[in-house]
Amino acid sequence: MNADRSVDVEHPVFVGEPTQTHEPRVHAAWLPPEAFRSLGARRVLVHGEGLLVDTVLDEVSRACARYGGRVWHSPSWNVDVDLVLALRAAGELPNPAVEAARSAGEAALGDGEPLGDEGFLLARDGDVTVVLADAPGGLLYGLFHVVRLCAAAFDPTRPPERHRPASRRRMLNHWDNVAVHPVMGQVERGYAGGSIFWRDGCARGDLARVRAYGRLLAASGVNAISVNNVNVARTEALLLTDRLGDVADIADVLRPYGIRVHLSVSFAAPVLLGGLPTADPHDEAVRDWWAAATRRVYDRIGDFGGYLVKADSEGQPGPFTYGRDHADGANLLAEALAPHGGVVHWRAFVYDHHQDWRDRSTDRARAAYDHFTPLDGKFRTNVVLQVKYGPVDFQTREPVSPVLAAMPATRVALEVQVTQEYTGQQRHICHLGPWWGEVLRFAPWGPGGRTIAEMAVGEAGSGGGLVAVANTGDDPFWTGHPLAQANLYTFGRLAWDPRLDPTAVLDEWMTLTFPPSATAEPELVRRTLHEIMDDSWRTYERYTAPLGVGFMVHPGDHYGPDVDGYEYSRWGTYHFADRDGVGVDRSRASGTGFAGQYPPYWAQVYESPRTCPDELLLFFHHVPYSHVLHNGSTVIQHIYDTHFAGVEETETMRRRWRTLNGMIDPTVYERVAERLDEQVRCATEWRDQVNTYFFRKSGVPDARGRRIY
Ligand code: GCV
Repeated sequence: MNADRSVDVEHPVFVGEPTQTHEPRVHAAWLPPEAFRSLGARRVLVHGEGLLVDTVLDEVSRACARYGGRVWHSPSWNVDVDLVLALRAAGELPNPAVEAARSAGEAALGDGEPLGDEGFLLARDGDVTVVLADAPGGLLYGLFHVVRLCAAAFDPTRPPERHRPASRRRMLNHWDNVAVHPVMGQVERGYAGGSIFWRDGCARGDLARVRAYGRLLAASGVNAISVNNVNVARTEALLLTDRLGDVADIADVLRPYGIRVHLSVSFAAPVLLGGLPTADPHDEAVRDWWAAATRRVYDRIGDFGGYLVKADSEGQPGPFTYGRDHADGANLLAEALAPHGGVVHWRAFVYDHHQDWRDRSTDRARAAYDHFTPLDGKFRTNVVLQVKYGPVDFQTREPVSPVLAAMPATRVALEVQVTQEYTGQQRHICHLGPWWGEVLRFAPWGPGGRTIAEMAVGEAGSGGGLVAVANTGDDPFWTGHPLAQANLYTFGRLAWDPRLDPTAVLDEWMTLTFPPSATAEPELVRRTLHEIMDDSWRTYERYTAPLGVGFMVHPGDHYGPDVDGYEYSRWGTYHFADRDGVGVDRSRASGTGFAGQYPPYWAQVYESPRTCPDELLLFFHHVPYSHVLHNGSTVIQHIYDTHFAGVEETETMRRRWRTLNGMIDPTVYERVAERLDEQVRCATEWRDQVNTYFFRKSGVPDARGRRIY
């Protein structure tokens, strides 16, 4: 064991570099120094060794230096402390109080169940709070739990608790390009400035920012990150070989926060980079090439996470070129990664993007199921099939993808989109937690059955977990809209535990981001933020595309309304509005048959407009404007009412936000205020275009005589 590294406030132990979150230039998000006040005012003993324990020590030391506490590093056993963060395996536990807390905690929790690499136990004994873990990762997550709890972590009556992440991997995908893409820019579907990793064809080199990002992610629960776009162009393909050093540099700064790096790779890499004539997964030379390339990656980055692949999709190369299926493709890469413990995330987002709008028999919503379910059971165990939450494409409302329930012999991950491509692009407030909560609670076999959350987690965490497309960039607020930080935080927390209540998570985020001790009128601020954010996804839904029909967005940039923007395009996203009605018939009886991809309970519910839930009616059925919804309104009147209501709600949001002027940081206030003006403007445009379109199509006036153009 090391010599005593007792630390006092004058001489804190800094194991890492100071991060930029302490500089005014970059917003501290959910880790402002003030969030550490409760911890930092205490006497803390950190017991154990290892890179991540050093991170814990560094965090605690900085907090104590700021708020007057003290830190000791083991083996300083005979000190009076308020908090002990200890590795159970690090020899004898520091003192009798810790030992007692451990026994009390374990007894109360019923056993000495293993905590795994990332789990921890929190228990009290007398005046001491003890966090115990079996591995350094657990201690790091335990530390951030204490930060989240603030003073409650030191409540003498707090019962013992055990925490373990539901899934081993909790992953963010960055759609960042190394070279600026002529259409998509530096970050595809990025609404928060440039990339924190890449700029104009090169690595940015500003690793302090990346490190600060890792810290934020660790505090939310994320532990894996892919650093380049799933659309892999030539420059990005080189990250696997010639530019691997750039990836290794990122891995080095994220490692102290327990985050592993993954790479999006091109399926055609053996041709593009290796000069082979083919990328056929059955070709021996191709397999050797992947094995050798992967070995070189692990020689450089020992804890490399694995590959992410978008194949045969929207122009990306894939196994179809060689007459092979996606199990052949995924297994090729999985075989190369297996000896090193790596994993392939293989995306199920495969569909025909050259569809003819005249062809009513092809349905994009069916594609992933049709391609992938015949392959169930054929994937290697280190393949995770990554499935978007809905069958089409990250719309504000879609039914949950039937693929998630249809592949019991495959590890399936749920993919959500934190970047708000179709949900207001971080110019609109649209808190997505409630939407993800609905998806996670969906029970594909019917009410009371297993949920999507349970399937993603799998038996004892063996499922694919949750993956999200990141919403971060080099914007000073990280996410463009300061309140969009809540979506990123919520994703991390739900990935850690998909059973969490998204509104409670939002509350947690508020407490960290706007710490009550540093906020005038904290209760008023909290209440107002809840009023603005809690229902903001439904507000967004009200003023955009109605009743689940989706895709009435402006083509290309996907921002703002364009009702017929995709109606005659090749992308397979149509609404079929005519003078009599609107919606897509996806029933088995008369439509594309998509409804039949669900297990019997939902297949039956979705099959008929009589039973289909209102919010998905137009996704599954083409109905007359006079069709009466379960809520008693006609379709046309519902369209008018929701669009008027949605705009009024954005005006109310703006009014409420203005009441916070002077109570919160002025730069945050101004940025949000400015974006709310844009949200109201854009929502008004949505309302007027959608209402006018349907009024002109149907000729049915608004029953309440409001202005339609
Ligand atoms: C990365 C949608 C987006 C594309 C994105 C694609 C995907 O189609 O518009 O920008 O490409 O999804 O998920 O691969």
